[in-house]
Amino acid sequence: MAEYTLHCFAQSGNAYKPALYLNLVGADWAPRFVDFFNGAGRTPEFLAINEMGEIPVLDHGEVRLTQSGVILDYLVEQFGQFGWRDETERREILRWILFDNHKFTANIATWRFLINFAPKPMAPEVMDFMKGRAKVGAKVLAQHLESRDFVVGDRPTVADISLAGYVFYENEYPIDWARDYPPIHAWAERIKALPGWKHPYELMPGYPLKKG
Ligand SMILES: N[C@@H](CCC(=O)N[C@@H](CS)C(=O)NCC(=O)O)C(=O)O
Repeated sequence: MAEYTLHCFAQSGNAYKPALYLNLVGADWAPRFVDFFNGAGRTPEFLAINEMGEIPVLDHGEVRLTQSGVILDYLVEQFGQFGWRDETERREILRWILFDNHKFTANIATWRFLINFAPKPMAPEVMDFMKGRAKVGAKVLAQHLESRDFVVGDRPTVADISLAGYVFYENEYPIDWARDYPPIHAWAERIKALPGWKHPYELMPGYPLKKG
């Protein structure tokens, strides 16, 4: 049995964040597939694992963690990589992870879900609203990255890994990073170049999607 088990599925950019971390540091880890699109996240068994009904969940021995930001924070403590050099940097990383969770990932992920996976099409007003919200988050990140290679400090940290959760699902939402947000495209290419980087569909089970 692997040292770390990540409850995840391929389409989950939130699960990709810890999956990518674990792969980048060469951890002994294994994915445990959650059949999200067939309701596995809503079962009593899964709610006993995470009362929030959310993926990802990380198991490490007796430790069970949810919320990708908390998991990344824990993994930095375990591996000492992609972390902070001092408390000021730790707070700056936390600031970007919170921004990612409520504005960058949250809007892109919801928009992408509605485009690709929603059981029925949403009203155009809803889609326009989601597009606008996604663009607000993207603009903030792009401006921040105009003058720097990574989000905090001069090297990749868990802030980058968190914010990168959904950027590699190209063609699943109508943003072309290279055309629309060149600083985000350049940053994503730098993350892609890290040894151990893999696309979410290569790292986690469940792609292509099978609806049963
Ligand atoms: N802030 C959470 C978000 C987790 C999340 O929303 N996961 C999705 C899958 S990508 C989920 O399980 N959603 C179920 C729901 O919203 O009810 C994190 O970063 O872990």
